[in-house]
Amino acid sequence: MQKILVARPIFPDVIDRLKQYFDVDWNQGDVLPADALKQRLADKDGALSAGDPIDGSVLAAAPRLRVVSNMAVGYNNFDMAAFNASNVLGTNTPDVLNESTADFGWALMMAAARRIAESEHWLRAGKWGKWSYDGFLGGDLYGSTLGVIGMGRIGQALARRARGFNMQVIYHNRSRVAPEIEADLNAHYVSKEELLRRADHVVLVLPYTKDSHHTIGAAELALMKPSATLTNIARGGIVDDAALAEALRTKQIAAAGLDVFEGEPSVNPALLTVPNVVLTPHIASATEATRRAMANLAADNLIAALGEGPRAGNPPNPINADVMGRARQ
Ligand code: 8YV
Repeated sequence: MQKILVARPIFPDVIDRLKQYFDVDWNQGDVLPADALKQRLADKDGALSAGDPIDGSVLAAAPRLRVVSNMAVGYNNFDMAAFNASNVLGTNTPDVLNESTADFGWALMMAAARRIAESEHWLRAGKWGKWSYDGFLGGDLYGSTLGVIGMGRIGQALARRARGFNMQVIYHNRSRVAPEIEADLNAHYVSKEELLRRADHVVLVLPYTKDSHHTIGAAELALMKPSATLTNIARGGIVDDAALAEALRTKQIAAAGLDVFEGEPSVNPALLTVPNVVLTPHIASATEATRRAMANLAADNLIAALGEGPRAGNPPNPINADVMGRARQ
């Protein structure tokens, strides 16, 4: 039997599925530090990770490893140049989380715009004495302009929901999406600068790469309307969190909703001190159904990539399909 490491706690029934094909080493404890990860991978043919950093040094410590299946759509935790150099396959879990993540983007955007977290904290603190005409005034979503940066699968799912709110949709992406998608979403392509100037609500849904590092920093925040909100459901590092905390503190923008952070699970302490930001612990895909679908898809990828199960040799979501069938380097 081939040996695999499941690097994180996941649904036990998915572990049972994997046990039908593999000798499974399951880490049910905390995130494995790099040294422990290397040690546990030393004799493994495959691994299932969820955001664990896998670089050339980890691959070098795992000479038998042929595939790492990420239980996430984003795979910035994989050094793909190292995967390619070693002929190790990476897989991810796209699509199954599109709708849950788009829903959550809206939840954060609405909470930020309508000051839901901020007013709830105030209420819990026992400060609600009387109604006031100007208590927690926020910004409207209905009829406003939505700016989506990153018009991939999740960005499109998010933009599709704007129709019910009668919003104008503008977007920026590395490349324009197909005209029929633009027509379907009633979305208009604009430069990043125009988007930041015009949008009432900016949502970030782009992958993290070295090019998207600090897509939003002090200069970009300065372009936004003082009434605008910024929502990040993409990755930490796409926003300069220190610059954002300052823009929120000085009310350069009205509010923000953040599910991802630079250096998470640590959060920039300055963000914890500003009231006009809604903070959640990277849970945009966290519904029971979606996390189950992600775990099962990650298992499907691993099983197939290691030549087992009904799709043997044909994993559904290869990232670097070119390396399949090549000898491990
Ligand atoms: C994951 C995510 O929960 O899929 C992604 O890219 O950000 C989340 O859905 C997280 O990355 C853990 O793997």
